[in-house]
Amino acid sequence: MRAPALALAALLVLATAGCGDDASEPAGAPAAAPSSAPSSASSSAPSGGSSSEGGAATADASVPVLRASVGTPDDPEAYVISLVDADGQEVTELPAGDYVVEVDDPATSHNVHLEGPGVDESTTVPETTTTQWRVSLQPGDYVYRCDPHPSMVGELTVTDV
Ligand SMILES: [Cu+2]
Repeated sequence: MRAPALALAALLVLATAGCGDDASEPAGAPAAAPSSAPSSASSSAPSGGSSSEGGAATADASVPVLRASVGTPDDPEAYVISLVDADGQEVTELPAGDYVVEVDDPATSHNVHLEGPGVDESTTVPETTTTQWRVSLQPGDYVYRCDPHPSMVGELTVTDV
């Protein structure tokens, strides 16, 4: 008799903790909820559970990820710039839409600069940075480059969908 009440109380605690503290406990809450929650509990509170967890998870899952980086794993100052998809394949053509660009600039002599229709994002040359850009790519030609080094450049064509 007490089990359902305890389960609901636990869910409320998890939901409350998740909303106020989602940055510090993203792994704990989603892992605990499905194993401890019977199907009746999930149907009684679908909006609370899905919205508190879904915000970050669905945003990442539904928007394709690109990775822009300079240097190589062995030498962050190597004169290399790359733009790859989630599978590590070089990207030269993409359909228009929203993307998350995960940017890795471990170099003090290079930067990453993505420029094209509606987009002008860059890291700074001296600072080493790991960041994310949420971009809305439109049909047209984009260029990603390292500003001080003209040889470090790549082109991306975005096509109509
Ligand atoms: Cu450079």
